[in-house]
Amino acid sequence: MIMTFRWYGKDDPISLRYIRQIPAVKGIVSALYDVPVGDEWPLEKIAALKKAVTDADLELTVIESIPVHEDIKLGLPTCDAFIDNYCRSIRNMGSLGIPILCYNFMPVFDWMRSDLSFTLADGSTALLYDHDAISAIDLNEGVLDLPGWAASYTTDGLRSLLEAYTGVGPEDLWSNLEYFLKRVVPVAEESGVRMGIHPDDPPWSIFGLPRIITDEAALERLTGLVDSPSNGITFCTGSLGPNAGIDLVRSIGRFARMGRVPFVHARNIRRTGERSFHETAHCTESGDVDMYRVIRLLAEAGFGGAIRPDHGRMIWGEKGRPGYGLYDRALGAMYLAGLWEASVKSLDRSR
Ligand SMILES: [Mn+2]
Repeated sequence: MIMTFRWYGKDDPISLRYIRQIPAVKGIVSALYDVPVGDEWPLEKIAALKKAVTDADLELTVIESIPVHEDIKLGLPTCDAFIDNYCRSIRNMGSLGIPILCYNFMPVFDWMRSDLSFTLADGSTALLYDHDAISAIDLNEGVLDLPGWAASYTTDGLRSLLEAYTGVGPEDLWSNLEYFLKRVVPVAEESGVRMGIHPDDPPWSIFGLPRIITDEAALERLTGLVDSPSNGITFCTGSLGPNAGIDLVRSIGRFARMGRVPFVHARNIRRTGERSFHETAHCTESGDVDMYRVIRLLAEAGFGGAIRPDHGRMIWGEKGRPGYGLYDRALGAMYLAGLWEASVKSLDRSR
């Protein structure tokens, strides 16, 4: 297991020097943020990112994410050129020895929340999702009401994109995903890169858009689309957790034993309704994810991939990118490292 931490590049207020001071953290999860979606990621730019990380005495372990162009998700005739670029980006990262690629296949929006600063009982703040609040938003009036998304789309750009998805159902999205994976997974395998799809967050349809990576059956279907260790899952406990129908612990153990979990996002959530939840501290007692059993099953499966503390709360007066402050994620990393050490050592004793 490689403990990692997400870093948003040179503009991240949390420096690599600070991250290096969190015990147990050895790897960095990052991306290029200035390459237009759909373009090839230039080798020199990835190499420069890797050098910045290596110079800070850390390893660039995961690329999260190379975004998948909407034309690929829509299965438009233009998708082949974008898939070619995607393959070139994978070859480039592979040639630099970066072993894991996280990506997602969510139309238009990836994550979605209705409140980025919900106050918990202890005075800290966390991200919250309320389905009624999201459903009440009229996207025809633009994205101003969408927390975290206002800068991503113009009103017209969003409208035409939503129009393009009219009539695109879950099965269409599955076949477009299959088409994409059949092209890129062999390239990833050749390049020594393990891909892990991030589950949909939240794991249900929003704004009438199809979402397909939502439960255990979907993960099963995904792994069957291309039978390769490079066709895997970024197991995000906080994205699948809001779906009360999923046995998270059984599911992560199963896919990890199959060798299909290159990357884990560890985050806890508290379900507050059928389609509502808020994020919490990482530890088991704070939410509905049994983090001990998640880590224990990974240890039992001999998990050798990367893990990172996913979103943290804002604590101790910290201000910053919602979910991505330093303090609570650092606490999360230490907690996860402790669970991992205890799990591995107790297994060694029982062998
Ligand atoms: Mn995640």
